[in-house]
Amino acid sequence: MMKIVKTAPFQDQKPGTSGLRKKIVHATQENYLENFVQSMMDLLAEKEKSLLVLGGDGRYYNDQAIQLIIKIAAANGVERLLIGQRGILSTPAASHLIRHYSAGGGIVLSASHNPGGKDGDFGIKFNNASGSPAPESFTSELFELTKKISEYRILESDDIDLSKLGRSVVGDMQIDVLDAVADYQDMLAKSFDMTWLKEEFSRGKLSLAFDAMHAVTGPYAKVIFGQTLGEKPDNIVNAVPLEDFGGGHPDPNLVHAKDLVAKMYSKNSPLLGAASDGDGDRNLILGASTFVSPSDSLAVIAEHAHLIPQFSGGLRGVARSMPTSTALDRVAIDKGIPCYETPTGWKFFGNLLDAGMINLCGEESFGTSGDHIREKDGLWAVLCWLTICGKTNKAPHELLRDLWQKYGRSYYCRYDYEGVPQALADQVMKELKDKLTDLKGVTFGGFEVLDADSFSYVDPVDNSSTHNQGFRIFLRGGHRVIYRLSGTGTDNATIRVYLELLEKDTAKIDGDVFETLKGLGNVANELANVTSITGFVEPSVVT
Ligand code: G16
Repeated sequence: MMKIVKTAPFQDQKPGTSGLRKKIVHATQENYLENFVQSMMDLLAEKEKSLLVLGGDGRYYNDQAIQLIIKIAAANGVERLLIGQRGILSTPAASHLIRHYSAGGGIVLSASHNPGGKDGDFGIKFNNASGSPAPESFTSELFELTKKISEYRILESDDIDLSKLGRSVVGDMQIDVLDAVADYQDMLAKSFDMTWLKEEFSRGKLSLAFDAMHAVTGPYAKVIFGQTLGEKPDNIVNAVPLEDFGGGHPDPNLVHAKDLVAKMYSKNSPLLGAASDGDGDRNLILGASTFVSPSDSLAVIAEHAHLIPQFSGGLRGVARSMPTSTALDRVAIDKGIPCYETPTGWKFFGNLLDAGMINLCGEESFGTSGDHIREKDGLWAVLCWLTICGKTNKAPHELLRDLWQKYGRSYYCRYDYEGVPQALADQVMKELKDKLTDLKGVTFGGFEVLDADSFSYVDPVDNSSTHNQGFRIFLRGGHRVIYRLSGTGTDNATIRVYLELLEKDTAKIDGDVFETLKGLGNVANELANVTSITGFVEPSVVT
C-alpha cells in the first residue's frame, strides 16, 4: 500500500562537487534521505522513471538506504529498477549499466573516498541517461525542491532480498538484481585486448599489486586482474568490501595507501602498483619506487593512447579540470588536438564527451576516464597503464621520464588544509579575491605574477556558465598556484592549494617533487595568508 508521509524540509541538501555528502549521523536522521529521494523523484520525467539503475559502494547505511529508495521509487511511478547484487555497484559500473540498458538515469550511493562506518560519511547522487553525474541545472533545481518539500510517498512493503540474482516485483515496479561485475567486465573487454594482456602476465612481462582498500573494487579486481589476467591472488589485497573499509580511509593516495606504497618502494616490487577508492572511480598508479601523479598519468595515457584499443581511432580531443597540471595541454598541442579546461567535477566533462569533442579526460584528484562511460574509472586506468607498459616495454619511471624529456616536467602537488572552520576558510578566499587584480606584476619569493583570476567556465556545448570555480595565479615561466574550497567534505571546510612548477630544463627534471615545490608552497601560503588567518602552520595532507 502506498503511504503519504508529512515531512518538513531540510535547508542543507545542496549537492556539492559530486552529489550530497553528509556524516552518517546527519544522513540517517528521520526523513532526511526520504526528502532527498522524493525531491529527485519529483524532478524526474516519466520517461526517466521507466528504468533506473540503483547501487552503491557498500558503505555503512548502503543496505538500508537501498531498501528505502526501492519503496519510494515504487510509490512514485518508477516502472523498473536495475540493482547491483546486494545493492552494490561501483560508480563506473553504474554509469555503464545506465548506458548499456538505456536507462533514464541512476541513483548512486557513495561518498567516494570519504571514510565509512557508523562515524563516517554517506553520499547520494543522480546520474543522467548518458551515465554522467547530473549537471548543475539539475542539482540546483533539486536543491530548490528539497527546501520546499512537505510530504513524500512510500510503498509499505517488506524488504527485497538483493542477495539473489533475478527478477521480482514490488507494487507495480519490476526489479532486476544484476551481477555487479559481469556487464562491467564485458565492457572493459571491448576497450582492451584482454587476451594479449593475459599473455603478457603469463610471460612475466606484466605484474601488478592492487589494493582495493576494502572498498567496492575488490570483487571486480579479483575477476579482472586475478581470474582473467592471471595475477596471483596474493597481489590483490584488501579485496573484501567492508562497510567501514576496515577502518581505513579509502582514498588512494600516498598517505592512505601506505602498505601498497611500502610494497612498491621495496625490493622485488611488481611492475605496477595500483589502488582504487571507496566507489571505484579513482586510481593511484605507482611503479617501482615511483609515484605517478594523476596529472602525469593522464598525460602519459594521452601520449600513448594509440596503443590502447579503445583509442585506435585516435584522440579527438582531451580535457582536464582547471587545477589539474598543464602536462596534458602540451601533449594535446603536440598531437594537434584540442584540450579543454573545465571546473572541478566530473559532471563538467559530460557534455564534451556526449558531443564527441573529447574521448579522454581526467583530474588531479586521481580520476581518469574515456568516452566508454561518463564517470572516472579506476580499473580502466590501471588497464591503460598495463597496456602502455606492455606495448612499450617500459616501466612507469621510464614512461614518466620520456614524457618530461619531451615536454618538460610539471612538478605538481596539492596542499589540503582540512577541518578549517568555514568562516576562516571563507575569509581566506574573500581576502584573496579582493586582492586578485593587485597581484599582477608583483614578485613573491622570486615568482612574478603574470595574471590572476577567478575561474569561470562556459560550456562550449550548451553555453551554460559556471562562476567562482577557484582562483588561478599565473606565474612567469608557466608555473601556477590555484586555490579553491573542496566541495566533497563533510567536516568544516577544506582549503585546497594546488602547486605547479614547470621545469623545461631536462637537467632538472629528476628532483624530489615535494622539495622542489617547497618554495612555491611558501609563496602560496604568503599570498593567501593561510597561516595567519587559519592558524594552520602546515597543510593537513600533501599529495
Ligand atoms: C569528486 C568529483 C571530482 C572531483 C573530486 C574532488 O570525486 O567527482 O570531479 O575532482 O570530487 O572534489 P573536491 O576538490 O571538491 O573535494 P569523488 O571521487 O569524490 O567522487
